[in-house]
Amino acid sequence: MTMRAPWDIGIQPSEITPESVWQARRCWLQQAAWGTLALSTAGLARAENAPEWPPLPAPRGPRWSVDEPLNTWQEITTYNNFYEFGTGKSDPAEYAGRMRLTPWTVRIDGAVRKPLTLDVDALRRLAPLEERVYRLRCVEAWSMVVPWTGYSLSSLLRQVEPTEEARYVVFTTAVQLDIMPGVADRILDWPYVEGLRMDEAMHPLTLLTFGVYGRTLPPQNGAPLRVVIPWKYGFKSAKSLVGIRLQSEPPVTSWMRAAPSEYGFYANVNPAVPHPRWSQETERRIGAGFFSSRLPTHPFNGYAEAVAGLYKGMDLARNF
Ligand SMILES: Nc1nc2c(c(=O)[nH]1)N[C@H]1C(S)=C(S)[C@@H](COP(=O)(O)O)O[C@H]1N2
Ligand SMILES: [Mo]
Repeated sequence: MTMRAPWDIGIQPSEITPESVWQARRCWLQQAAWGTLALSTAGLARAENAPEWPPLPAPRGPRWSVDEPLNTWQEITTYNNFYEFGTGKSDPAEYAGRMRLTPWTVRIDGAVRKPLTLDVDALRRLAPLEERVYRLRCVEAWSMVVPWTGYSLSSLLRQVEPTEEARYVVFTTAVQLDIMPGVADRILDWPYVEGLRMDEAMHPLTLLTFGVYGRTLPPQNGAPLRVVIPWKYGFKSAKSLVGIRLQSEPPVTSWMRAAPSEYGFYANVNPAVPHPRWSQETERRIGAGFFSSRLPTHPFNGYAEAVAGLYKGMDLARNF
């Protein structure tokens, strides 16, 4: 049996867009997994379906990426949680396109010596962008593997010079009442508020994210910028940020306010601590197919080596 990778079937490097490489690699991995014969050009042809979304090229970062088959652009952009636009998985793809993305500024203030208000271009240019492939594990026990583009949030936080009072970071996200059906329905208390302890926010894994799959974020994934914290349940990764505030007290987040016994402040992925209504021991990988078995969920979503030290001495069942 011969197995040829997409990079040796005679395609000029100049013809390979980032997305065609990803799609081809994914296709190749799938074929390898299924033990089928040589690669056809079908995977590369899928680049023709590449979305008309502005490119945001960035090199793959030297650290932190996981080596697992990527979810497709289609999966990542049509199966979303973004409750401002409704609770259905397809609601964000259907409605978030109405979001007004310009002008857009983010205010970074609170316990800092140099508060800042920056527009998206200025924020994007603040540190070198890189691509990182992260696992995303939703509290609802499904998961994806996503190639994000951004830089460590710590690069931004260092610029504002946190004071000694800065022990927590609070993320506030956009409210555009007229175009967000979920906000009018009062599903949660808006704006959507999330937060991190300062050391979590400063951890290099915490990514200030501007893109996915080498393109700027589509609205349903949190355009124009969001945060991604891969060792925590997905709801911590707040979309469409408008404010980042440093303060001495932990915030009451939207999910804690809605159901304090179900959604804790830490929300570290933890198979040993069930959600009150379901187990967190396993997860369904989106796109894996109906007949594939569920995957085991790992402590800290597989990032324990990098982050477990942040929680030394803490009772993680109590601080869930
Ligand atoms: N503003 C806002 N951010 C949000 C949410 C939301 O409803 N509103 N949902 C969260 C949840 S539950 C998950 S799992 C992730 C999903 O991100 P994705 O749609 O890009 O995969 O976004 C998180 N960020
Ligand atoms: Mo989630």
